Amino acid sequence: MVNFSLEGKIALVTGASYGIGFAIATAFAEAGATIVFNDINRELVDKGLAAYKEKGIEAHGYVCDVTDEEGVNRFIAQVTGEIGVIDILVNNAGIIKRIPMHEMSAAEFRQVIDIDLNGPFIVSKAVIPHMIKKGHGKIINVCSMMSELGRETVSAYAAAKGGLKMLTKNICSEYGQYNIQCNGIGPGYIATPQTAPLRERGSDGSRHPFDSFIIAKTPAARWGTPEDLAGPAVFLASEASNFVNGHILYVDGGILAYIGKQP
Ligand code: NAP
Ligand code: GCO
Ligand code: CA
Repeated sequence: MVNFSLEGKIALVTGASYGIGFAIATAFAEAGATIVFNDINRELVDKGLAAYKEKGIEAHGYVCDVTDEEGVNRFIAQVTGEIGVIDILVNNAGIIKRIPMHEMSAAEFRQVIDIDLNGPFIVSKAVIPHMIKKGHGKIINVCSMMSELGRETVSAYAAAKGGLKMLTKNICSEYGQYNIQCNGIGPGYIATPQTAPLRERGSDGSRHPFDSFIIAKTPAARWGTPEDLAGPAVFLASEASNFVNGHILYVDGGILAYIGKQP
């Protein structure tokens, strides 16, 4: 029988107070996992704990900035001591800055790379030795359409998510021998706070031009929801995917396959 269960597993989802991370962690809990998450400040962590509790999930929340190597090492040691070795890591925490490249400062570019690419490196590096000792592990990196495609104003984000795709393949290559599978999940355009500016309605109720564009570009003719990612994430976190490694599973309603509806 194919095993999609996460019973007895400890899952860390970074930046999972809300949005995609929260939906993935909720699905993991429903599949039997113990949920650990971090966020950038106490207020967000408390908000997340309350939201998990509302769903009947006793999550473990910690304040930790994924770009702070010392802080991450302390965080992972604390979780390992208090709860146990992390079996499943989802590198979800991320930001985007939508600025034309020629107007973007190097500091702004660096900040996106730091959180979206250095962060997954730092957290994965802290968790991998424990996974090696335990004899198994699952690492899921939250990639993006921008791991494959570019567009105006998202140069830093695309560079980070393109790098995250290759970091995924490299972790697969270097640690597959220890029964660690590292895959990416590539959400399409998902309705979360991060994309709210792209969906803002006009004062007359009209759709934001980018909203109309995404509807035309998606065969499913809708934005995704964080819940659309739940099943694919449980699959990648479960033993059902033990021979899937270095793969980016796009959950985009078909955007990457489709030239787009004729205007
Ligand atoms: P979101 O709503 O902005 O949530 C991101 C989470 O990460 C927030 O809780 C955020 O906290 C946290 N975070 C930011 N910087 C952090 C740091 N340095 N350390 C720890 N936590 C940090 O984003 P989302 O839409 O749910 O996206 C989650 C992931 O999916 C991101 O990696 C994003 O790039 C990716 N993604 C999103 C979409 C989409 O359409 N929404 C599509 C493809 C991929 P703050 O609230 O303080 O920022
Ligand atoms: C943007 C969007 C995208 C989505 C997502 C698509 O400005 O183009 O924010 O980057 O967040 O990454 O997969
Ligand atoms: Ca954010």
